Amino acid sequence: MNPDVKTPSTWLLTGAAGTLGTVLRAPLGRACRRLRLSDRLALDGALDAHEEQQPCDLANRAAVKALLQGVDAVVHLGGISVERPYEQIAPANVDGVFHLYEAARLAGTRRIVFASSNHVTGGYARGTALSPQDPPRPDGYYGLSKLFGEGMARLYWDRYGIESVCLRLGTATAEPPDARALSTWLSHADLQRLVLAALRAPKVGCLTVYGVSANPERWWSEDGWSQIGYSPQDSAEAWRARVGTMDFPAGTPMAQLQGGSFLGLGPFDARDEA
Ligand code: NAI
Ligand code: 15L
Repeated sequence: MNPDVKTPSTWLLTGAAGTLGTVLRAPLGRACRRLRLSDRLALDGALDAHEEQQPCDLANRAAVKALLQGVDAVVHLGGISVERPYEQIAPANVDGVFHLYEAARLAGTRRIVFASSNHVTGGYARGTALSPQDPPRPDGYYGLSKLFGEGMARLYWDRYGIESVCLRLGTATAEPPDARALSTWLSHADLQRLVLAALRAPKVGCLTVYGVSANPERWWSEDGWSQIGYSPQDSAEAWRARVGTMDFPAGTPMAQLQGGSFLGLGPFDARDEA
């Protein structure tokens, strides 16, 4: 049993083998009784005493149903995390999120923290101030799949009372990689604060918030942060001298729109073009 435990809960972390799964594994493990780790493939390395693993392809409905058995809350990171052709996105990010919510309903799971993305609104011009209430403008199939996930969260709250916090994460990297990230960066430490806040807040209903650090140039509002008790501590500003001139070619959609590099991907299938 985890010695730091305060909450008698079993939590599930999907996408546990990925970049952010690796960042979140230890702090989540310290905050719950049992942490079930899942990814498409088995994890490398030993498990801690309070951890268990259950590999699962999110596209497999029966496997996802089994995965949710006994789970009180989920941090759902699993899926395709970049812009790709629709056929590559859909099995994990569309079918998979349906499988997850349906399995949660059957298992009596109380809350899902869903890793949505800023690419739900990546089609807005850089500099545009946005709140979660503004109309979505996905910048590709990936952003669209995250919008679908947010819709699934709404449906399963309204119909079945499963709580969700949809986190429209910005650029969650160890350091800001470029000039765009002076606005979009979410430090790993702030990501950990955000996810734990979303799990621990007493009542969330169905809430969508942007996930970003305290960057002076951020485009996204703090709507919902006080409801879950998230207060970012880091800022991209410290990296301005290093990354401030690292930008996309002027005049391109990548430079003009919030989604950045994702606007440089697609269309993917030249056969559909005249
Ligand atoms: P990642 O690509 O490193 O990790 C995603 C994990 O999902 C991988 O380990 C992969 O094996 C797993 N996965 C993919 N398809 C699967 C399937 N069919 N069944 C089971 N597992 C599958 O991505 P990262 O950076 O760790 O992101 C985690 C989540 O956060 C993703 O959902 C991503 O869309 C979201 N996000 C990440 C941001 C970032 O800056 N890293 C920003 C915004 C959102
Ligand atoms: C995302 O949603 C991606 O998962 C991540 O790889 C980054 O590209 C991030 O958004 C971003 O917008 O910087």
